[in-house]
Amino acid sequence: MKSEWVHRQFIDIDTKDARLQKRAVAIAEACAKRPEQSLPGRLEDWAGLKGAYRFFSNPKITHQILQQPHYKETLEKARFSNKLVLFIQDGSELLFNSHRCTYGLGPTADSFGNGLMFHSCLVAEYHEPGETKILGLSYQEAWIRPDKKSVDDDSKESEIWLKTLIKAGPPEKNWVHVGDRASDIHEFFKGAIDSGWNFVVRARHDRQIQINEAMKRIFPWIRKQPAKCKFKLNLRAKGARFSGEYTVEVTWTKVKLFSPEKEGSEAVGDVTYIRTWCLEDPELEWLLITNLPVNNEADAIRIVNIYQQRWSIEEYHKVVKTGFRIENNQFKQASRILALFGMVGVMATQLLALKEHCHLAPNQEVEKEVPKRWITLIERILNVKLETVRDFWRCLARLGGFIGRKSDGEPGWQTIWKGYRRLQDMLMGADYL
Ligand SMILES: [Mn+2]
Repeated sequence: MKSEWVHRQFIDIDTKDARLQKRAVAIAEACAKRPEQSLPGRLEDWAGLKGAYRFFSNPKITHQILQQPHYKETLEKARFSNKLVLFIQDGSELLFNSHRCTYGLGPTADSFGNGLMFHSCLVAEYHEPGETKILGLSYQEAWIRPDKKSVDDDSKESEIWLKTLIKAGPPEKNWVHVGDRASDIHEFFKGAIDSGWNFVVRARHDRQIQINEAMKRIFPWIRKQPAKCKFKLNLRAKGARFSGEYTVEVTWTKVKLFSPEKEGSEAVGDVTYIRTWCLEDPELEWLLITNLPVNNEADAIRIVNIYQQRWSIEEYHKVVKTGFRIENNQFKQASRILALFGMVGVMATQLLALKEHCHLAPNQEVEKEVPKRWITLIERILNVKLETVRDFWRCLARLGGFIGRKSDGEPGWQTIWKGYRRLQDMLMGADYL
């Protein structure tokens, strides 16, 4: 991770206190060097950073304060982009079940957990025919569920989708929200359409639609429609129920969007429902709702490919969890965990971006992307010659124990982190030579 980048993300945090700003940068730099360690591990070599605990306990240092400069930078990149820009949202949770003595955490999805909930919006440029370039986060919120869940908490957790879009400000024409079934919320669609957002959302509710004067349920109706085209969908989510290449059928229909509950209410807008399914594996089926134009086969296929990019938010949440192992941090107070999470959440975007870059431009010259010292050291240790970004990524994984037989597939995050840490240790060692 480039140190100018780390500096830029944290030097402007809004604390009106230059000392706190400098400390934020120093801590973030230490974390970047040993990201998979718990905080004491990250800081043990940094005698000057004993104030880290004090830093994260300072009431001025919150998750939001630490992330705001990063949001600004991400949104600026999004505004300057001439590609489609995807705002991919999803929720997740962090469990601290081994932290019996952490104060102030709350239940998670299963209601038994001891942890915190969070919701992220990852912003990525869409490159045809189905790749992304990660720009960063436009917003992230982390919160603790109260012990006794009330109706209010449910509505908070459904309002977060629209709130997150509104935080990004008025959308550019090329901005698109992407969300899974949890964002099939009538109020969300209404708000998104009112504020000019495009969206691609997986449908959860079987709404009423109007076809030739008759009201019908969309799901059974669209499932009876013949395919209008087929194409090869490449699902990249490793280890998921569906991964690899599938031949899928596609059909679509334009309808007016009504509330799923209130029959006879007014339509909120015109949308297209797209159904994509796989004949060989009937469990693979997506029903998507979009307000982007769908006028031909190419448009419909593009929408499915856009939805496919949603996996990168899952990937991002994996980096946060496994890469930084935030769940093992030693803090005893939830407020401090939330603050640390603010910093970790920003840094994880860069690691994901580096990996995506290796995927997007694997043959890019390594010297353009990676510091010269790293290259020299890896070449010496592994006795290889690094030419491309991809070579670098594979060698980093090898340092982490990746063997790289054909059957091994892509290296996982934990391996990458081990390799990254070994490289950083060796670089530190090399400083003394
Ligand atoms: Mn989800």
